[in-house]
Amino acid sequence: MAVLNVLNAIWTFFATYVLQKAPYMVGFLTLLGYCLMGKKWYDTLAGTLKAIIGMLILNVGSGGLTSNFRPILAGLKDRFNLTACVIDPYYGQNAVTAGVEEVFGKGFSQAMTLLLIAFIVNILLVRFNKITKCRTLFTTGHVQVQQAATAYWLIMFALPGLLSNNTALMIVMAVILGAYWAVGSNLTVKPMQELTEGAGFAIAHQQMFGIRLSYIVADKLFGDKGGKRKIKKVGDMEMPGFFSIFNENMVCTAILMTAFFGIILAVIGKPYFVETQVLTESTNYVWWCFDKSLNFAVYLAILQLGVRTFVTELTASFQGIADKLLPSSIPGVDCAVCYGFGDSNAVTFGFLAGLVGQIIAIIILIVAGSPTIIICGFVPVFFDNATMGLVANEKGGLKACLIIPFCSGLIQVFGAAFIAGWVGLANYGGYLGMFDWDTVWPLFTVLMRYLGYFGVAIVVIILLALPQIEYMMDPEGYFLITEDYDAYVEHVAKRKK
Ligand code: ASC
Repeated sequence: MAVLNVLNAIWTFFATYVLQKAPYMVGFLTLLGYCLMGKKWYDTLAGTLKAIIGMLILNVGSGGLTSNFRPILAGLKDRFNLTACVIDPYYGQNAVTAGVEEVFGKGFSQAMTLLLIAFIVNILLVRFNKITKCRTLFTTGHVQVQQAATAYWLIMFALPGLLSNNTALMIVMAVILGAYWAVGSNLTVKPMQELTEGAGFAIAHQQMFGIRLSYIVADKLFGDKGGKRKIKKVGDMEMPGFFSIFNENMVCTAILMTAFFGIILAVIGKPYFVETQVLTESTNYVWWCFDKSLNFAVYLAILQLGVRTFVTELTASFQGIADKLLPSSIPGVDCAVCYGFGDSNAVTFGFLAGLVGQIIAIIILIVAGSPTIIICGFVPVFFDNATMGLVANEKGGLKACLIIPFCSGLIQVFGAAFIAGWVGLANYGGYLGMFDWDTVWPLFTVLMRYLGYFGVAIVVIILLALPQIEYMMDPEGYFLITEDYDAYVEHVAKRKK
């Protein structure tokens, strides 16, 4: 009994402080990887610390962006008195917590059990990747919590017949969510390896299908057609005279943000912020806007420093895990990690194009008298569109970097309005709202709601088929791209000839 209690305590500790907290999960994987490689104890210690600290720095950057700019967008909602659903992962999680008992008669804690089982499904799919072709392990705990909560709601809504059978409910959910984690992050392998020239990570976040879609659309519509056309990337733009200041990432971000947030803050007006006690009457509003906008560039810079600190440690040590435990695999990490690669201004352009798309879509919803009005949350509008813009720029240049995130902004709002209104999450004020959850997950929900178990089977088959299709398109290069990127590049060059 005593042994069981101790094991239970260790497990609870691990689940609470490591599994759900990305920096410590990344640290744990680094430690495990270096131990498996038989590294010296002091190198292992140093590497593990760097991985944790780097990830904590990244969190300061992304947390700062989120906490500073979320209230501004949420202010639009309060100021214009819209009863609306905010698309934001944190609002979405709150909405599930607030409503799940009332709507389904189930507690929230089951969503965490779901997370654990789904994670095991992900590990198994990677372990048996000779068969499944899945190469990526999800490591972003906070995102897994948000997704487990939302998937919990969507699947209960789609399959009400399962509510009385807890075990069957958990199995169905865990298989779908675990397969989504393994397959979604696997879809980002190629775009990320190309963007980072083989840094050895994939994205485990909330727009993984979106990343692959941007990659494909940018390549097909805006790409270089196998070298026949020259594409102009954000970083290649030769800008006349004073425009050259935009070539500098920090300067560019600061100027564009001042312009954009200036407009939004002018629309909201100072009295709102005084009322909500963000400012006092005596604060100079214009200077405050300017200061906020400059801070945007600060947090982005911090975020990139964090990435540089931990990426090499995590990916180098993951070799140990790949060699001994999960062959041919790479870690899936937060989307912000790729902001340290490619043209950094593409991050800002992608975000702004997505914001314009979202605002236009919201106006359309209001004018058309939609029963569910969406308010843009900062996390989807920034992290989805910045990531997709970065990938699009790499494949299709500046045009792709603006047009694709713009369309994504429209899709995010319309998709979220449909799904959040339909499943009833809008009544609780929030929805996860990230790209995959406005597109792929609504589709899954429709299939399951109308086709029942048959729909579940279709969803699982679609998911599991994707890595197989990608594998068949290039069986030789498929695992090479994660195992030895230089050899992969040679292999691609040979195939082209
Ligand atoms: C999310 C979420 C965050 C951000 C962060 C980006 O989906 O919940 O806090 O994106 O992960 O770095």
